[in-house]
Amino acid sequence: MKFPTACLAALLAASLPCLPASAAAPTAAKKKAQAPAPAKGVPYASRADAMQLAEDIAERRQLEPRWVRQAIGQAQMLPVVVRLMQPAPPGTPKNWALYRSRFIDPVRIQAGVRFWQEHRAALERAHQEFGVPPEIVVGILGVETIYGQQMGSFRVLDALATLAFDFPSAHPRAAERAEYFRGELEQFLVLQQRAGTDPTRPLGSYAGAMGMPQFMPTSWARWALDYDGDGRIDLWRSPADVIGSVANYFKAFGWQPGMPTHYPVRFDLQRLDKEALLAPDILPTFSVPSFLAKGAVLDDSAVQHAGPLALVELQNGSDAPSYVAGTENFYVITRYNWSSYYAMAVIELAREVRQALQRGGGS
Ligand SMILES: [Ca+2]
Repeated sequence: MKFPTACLAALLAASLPCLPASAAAPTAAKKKAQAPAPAKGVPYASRADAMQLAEDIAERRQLEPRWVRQAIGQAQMLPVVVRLMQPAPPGTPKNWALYRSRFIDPVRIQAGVRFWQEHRAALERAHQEFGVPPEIVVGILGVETIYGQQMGSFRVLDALATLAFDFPSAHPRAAERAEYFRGELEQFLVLQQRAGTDPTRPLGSYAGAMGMPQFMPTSWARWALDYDGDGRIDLWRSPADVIGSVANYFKAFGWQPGMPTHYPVRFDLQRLDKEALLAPDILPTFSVPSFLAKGAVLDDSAVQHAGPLALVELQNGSDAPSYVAGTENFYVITRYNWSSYYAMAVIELAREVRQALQRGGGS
């Protein structure tokens, strides 16, 4: 597993404030109902490199070569996917306030309250079993797909093949990304073959992320669970499977039960060495004493924190940035989607939904 992310938009859009798959493509992937049918390109059956990969996959995975050739051969190159994968122009300012407004709104909060009420038993079971609180699972699913309302309208096969064979060369790490997507395409085919499904059927994001939690195929293979006990894993239609799988993912990446995700932070300008505090980025590195020594000011509860902290900076366009002290659990959320903006949106949506629920389910 090269990039252990469930959902990849952040990783791919290096200079964007990392939109989840459900929102990264406002014209195509975001609104299923409004999305125009993607323009179809030439099927990959005519491409020698695609057919060679089919042979390699068949051999590596001991699959019927004809089935693999036929599957990849049916994939169609989607020019819109290539366009969506282009890196953002350099110097594009990040804007937390704008990003936040896309995900924290009354409609999403209400949908979160309903999801929590309807699936309380599975959320509590996952809390017991994996130590991941319901609100975090609810926050993830709200930001990713509004609880399954926007799961993407691209054929996963087409999206993965396009990114495997025609990744935009303008991207600074095009070769590495293309290799990553060849691996995801391979895993996708293995999953479909095992499940006996037609590989042209599944729909997902323009990056090939699938279902309510937007799992990439390798995440699906490693962390998805049958959590409703019907003998199959369905991350499109089984909320229990989705809840168990997300909690399992978080546990695998080191979620620590009971640890806050972040604390408020202020600065003592006399002592502040912001450059040093920001150097490790979001990786929690500083003990509380060293954090304080470099000019961070923490509330009493944060001063008691035992583990390492990171200074997380969220830019607000031309306005002053926002800062929080991120814990190891904040970092775990960024393993789902590699972005501090994403993590903060998940955390804030989670809190809003919990508060609405506590007020009696209304906003
Ligand atoms: Ca199931």
